[in-house]
Amino acid sequence: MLRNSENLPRAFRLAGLCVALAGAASAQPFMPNYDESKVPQYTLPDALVMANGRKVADAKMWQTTRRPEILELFRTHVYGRNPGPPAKIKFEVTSLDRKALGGLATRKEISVFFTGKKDGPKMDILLYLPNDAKTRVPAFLGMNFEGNHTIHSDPGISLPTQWKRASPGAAVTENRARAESRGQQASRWQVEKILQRGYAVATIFYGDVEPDFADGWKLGVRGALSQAGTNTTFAPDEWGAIAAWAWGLSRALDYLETDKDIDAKRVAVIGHSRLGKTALWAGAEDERFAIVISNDSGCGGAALSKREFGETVERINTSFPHWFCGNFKKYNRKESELPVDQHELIALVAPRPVYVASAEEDHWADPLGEFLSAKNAEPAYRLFGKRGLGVEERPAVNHPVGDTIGYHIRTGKHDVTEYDWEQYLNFAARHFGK
Ligand code: GTR
Repeated sequence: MLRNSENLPRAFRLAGLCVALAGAASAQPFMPNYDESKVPQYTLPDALVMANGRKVADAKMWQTTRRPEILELFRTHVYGRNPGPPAKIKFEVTSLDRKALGGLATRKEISVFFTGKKDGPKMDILLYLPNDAKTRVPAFLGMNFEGNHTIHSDPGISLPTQWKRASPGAAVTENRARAESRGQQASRWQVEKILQRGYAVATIFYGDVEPDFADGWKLGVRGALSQAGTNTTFAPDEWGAIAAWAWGLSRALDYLETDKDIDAKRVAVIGHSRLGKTALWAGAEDERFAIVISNDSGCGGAALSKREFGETVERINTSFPHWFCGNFKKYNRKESELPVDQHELIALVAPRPVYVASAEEDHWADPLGEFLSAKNAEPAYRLFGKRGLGVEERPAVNHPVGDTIGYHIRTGKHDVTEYDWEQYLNFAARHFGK
């Protein structure tokens, strides 16, 4: 007879201990692992092996069979399924200034009415076009955190009308933005630099598509486009907020395709942090995006979940229960059971160029896990005869590397800096042939 746990095999004792701790741990503060030696043993799913065990033989098989299979896995288990493009979308240019930014740019603002109805859900695109362009220009498109008016101090930018979080210094009254916050996020956008390099910049306040809190969907597209409206109960594989924001980026691209000043075949989608996760998912779902750029996107973005380094699946699902689909919660503390990992999200971008950027002090986002994702996406690129990263080891800080897959880790914190933009502009110039 087994009297005590001493007599049990070690694995059983450990399992029992874990269950006991799991009960207690829910009340404990989360302690992220930042110790490489404590990263669990993990096996990444092979991006080139089908669910039925067959090996992907070539680019055609990837494109027609394996890519759709991986995309479905991410829809079902991670981000959730979006409802597809709306039937009656309408665009309206609401402002136009051909002499913005001292004559450097044309500034346009465009309202996108998702259901074609003016009193229905909408988002507002801010678009700057370089005035010295002779032909259609390529563009960078990304969502912003605080409102279009925060990406530049230009007083002509309209303030957002959607719900906005009140936080210290954010200049918000009754959940609406005030003008004092103009230009607050300008360092993250580098508008003049982008224009001078010959690109347009398009951006949308992410709160236009869905305010970022657990019940925010009731004020955003997920509520507005669901039959039951604010009474909706989402199925476990229906879209979460990240999928909604990504869907919004595709709707912005729908508009850009109609704008004769834009070369819509050369649009790079970009995002930082949660909006970096969003940019990656937008680039996976929508192959019209010609380049995909992830800035410090971390857990649920470029970082490998199975490393459990920094932010974990359980932690992100607890802090932000609305970001991912219901099914993703099944993998709380069960990363090893995830049928995908984030290198396959990057592989979904293949053969299009993708850039993953990390910051040295951004341990929470797991810089090494972001690099390893980029590295493990390479086999998909090789099917197309592309080198991908082309390096074996993570490069030193401030040494950008890569071919079709770009990567850098820069000094400093979780942020988007001028240095990051320099690399993205160089990368885009290389791939867009500018
Ligand atoms: C953090 C979150 C990260 C990242 C970040 C951000 O609180 O844990 O996953 O998305 O927010 O978006 O700034």
